[in-house]
Amino acid sequence: MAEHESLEYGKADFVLLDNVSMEEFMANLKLRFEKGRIYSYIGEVVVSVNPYRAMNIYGRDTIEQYKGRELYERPPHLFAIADAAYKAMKRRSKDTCIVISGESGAGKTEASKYIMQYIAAITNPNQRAEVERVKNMLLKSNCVLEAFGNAKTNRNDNSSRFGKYMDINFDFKGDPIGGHINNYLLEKSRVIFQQEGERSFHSFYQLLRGAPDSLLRSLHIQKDPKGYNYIKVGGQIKSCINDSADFKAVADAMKVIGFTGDEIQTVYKIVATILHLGNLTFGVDGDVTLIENSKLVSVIKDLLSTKEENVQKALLYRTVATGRDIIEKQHTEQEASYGRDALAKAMYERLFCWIVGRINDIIEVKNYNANVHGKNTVIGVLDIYGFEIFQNNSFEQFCINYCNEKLQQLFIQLVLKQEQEEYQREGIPWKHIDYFNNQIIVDLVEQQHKGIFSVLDEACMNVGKVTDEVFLQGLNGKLAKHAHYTSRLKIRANEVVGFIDKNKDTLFQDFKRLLYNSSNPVLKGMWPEGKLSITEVTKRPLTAATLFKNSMISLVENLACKEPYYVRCIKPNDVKSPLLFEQERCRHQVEYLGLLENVRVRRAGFAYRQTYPRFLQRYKMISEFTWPNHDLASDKAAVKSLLQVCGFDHDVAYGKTKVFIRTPRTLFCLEEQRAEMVQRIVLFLQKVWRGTI
Ligand code: AD9
Ligand code: MG
Repeated sequence: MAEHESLEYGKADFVLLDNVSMEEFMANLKLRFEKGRIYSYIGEVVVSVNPYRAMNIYGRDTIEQYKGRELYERPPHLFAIADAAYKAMKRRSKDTCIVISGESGAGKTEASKYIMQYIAAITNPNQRAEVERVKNMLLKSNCVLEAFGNAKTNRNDNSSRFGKYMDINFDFKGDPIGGHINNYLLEKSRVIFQQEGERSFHSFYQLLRGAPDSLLRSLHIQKDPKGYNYIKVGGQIKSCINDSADFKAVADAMKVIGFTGDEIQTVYKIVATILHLGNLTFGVDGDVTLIENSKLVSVIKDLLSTKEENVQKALLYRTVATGRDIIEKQHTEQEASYGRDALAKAMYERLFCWIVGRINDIIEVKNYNANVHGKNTVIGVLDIYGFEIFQNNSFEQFCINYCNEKLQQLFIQLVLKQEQEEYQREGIPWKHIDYFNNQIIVDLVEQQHKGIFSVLDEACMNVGKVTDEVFLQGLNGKLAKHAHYTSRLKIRANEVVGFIDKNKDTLFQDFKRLLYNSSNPVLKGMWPEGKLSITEVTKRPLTAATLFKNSMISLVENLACKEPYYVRCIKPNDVKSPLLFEQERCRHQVEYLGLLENVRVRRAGFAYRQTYPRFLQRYKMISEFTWPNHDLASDKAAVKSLLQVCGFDHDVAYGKTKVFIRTPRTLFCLEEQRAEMVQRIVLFLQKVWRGTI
């Protein structure tokens, strides 16, 4: 429980509320927000409300206040949770992870950056050059990933359009020695289309606004974003972001991380190619499909280091194998446009994954020998795209929201369900606490054969006419009776539009071959599968939904085997105001994040638990009844007598195999007494050895 805070700021830990009710919870949250206290606790979970203004609470002096301190010693802060995760990792050699959740715009990405900055600031006291270099690269990677993976949406000016999980590796001294980033499904449809009021990825505007004239000339790019079809759809060209300054920061970051000059040039060429592709138009002359503005083809072939005729052919024809024959089939105008858009999206997605891969190559821990260096431990930081509902929602929102359900399930598993199950198992008197278990929603989406993803995959596998309507009918057929399924057939059928296409995610092999055959080795390296000829491409690739589902399942498995720390972010209003606490909006979030249930479980629960033998092993020197050995009937009886003597009996419960301690303070006192006794015993033994006793 956090101390050092006056009550005028409300209760720093929701566990201390007089009554656990929604009204009290909300009143406390609001009071704290209005007093500029954006962080609170529920036990060890941080609740954060986006302040929408610069806060003077992340500086060096604040960092010093949290360094090495226990969670409840200082007012709630992200730094305290980062320190707790760090301490657990360092003291107990545990892999830990920090899971940051909350809806779009709630402050997850900002939180993840502050956490990383904190970890960077408190490590490497000896200023080892190699560690400093690693830290710098880890921090700079954020800037590059945000440029290529974030965009302005109607919910957030800097919205993450990909999921990110970053492992930071530490050596036995507790200093960062490397890292690894996993990225999840980039919303690549944004490359060709944005909703009203939104932008494409920052990288496009950064190039246009920030690149030096000579670079723009070499890319045949003009400065005005309105000149490019792909990035003007949303109509939001400007934003409060400084694209020009960001261009320079990203270029600098790529250099610092270790991208070569050729690699950086290729990145710009790909971004420029995509802009040009968006301006390509097709027409028909008789039964021939043609490119209307063929000058652009010449520009594109230069940027891609390939031949003009190859670009032209890939855009207008596809190679198909019919039996033993291989023929060149001409696209219709519509197919050609589809192919062009698919190419643009695929190039951008591949570029993004390549950037992540390059960063990983560079920051990955190399030559680590556990025998020499001790155990290599990890802190993982998860920052995903938050739950979102727009005017129009598509496959991407479906995946993003499924991902959020999956993480909520993990939270339930770890925080609510497991706690309660353990108390029951141990026979601790326990009043069951009700919560909505969203497993049923997760199943609805991902279950084998019956889930929405399976129905989608089945629809995509159909031979003959495969349409979004067929998919919708499949859903209605299989799921009509499901308690949490509402058919979009009646409400807004257009929400399934594009699901089939996006799930199949087809890119004609001809494009892959085109890029593989580029004489630019960096570009070529991004498209290894272009090596295959049409007859070698037989296997149906996994669908986007299946890939995403599998990656989510492995993410959750990975998180589940680490010691988790949680940050639950809340968005106070929809207008980015630092003053407005919209009661209803916030209440809704508190509800679906299950925070009230979290408080209830925590209050009824115990901060610390340990098996009787291990507890004795650590604390037996505190009491004469247990030191050096006890003669009581059981370890349980011995622990009981020890805690009674110390006067902590009121704060504990005795389970079948474990002792449970309610408040951290008790543990703190036990630790102090232990330290004192150890000291005395050492002095005593020294005297014995010296023969003075
Ligand atoms: V999304 O799911 O990626 O769309 P996030 O990541 O939850 O979303 P983000 O961290 O990007 O939200 O925060 C949105 C904006 O809120 C930021 O751009 C800041 O302007 C603002 N913000 C968030 N946290 C803080 C903070 N601790 N201090 C000041 C903040 N401003
Ligand atoms: Mg984000």
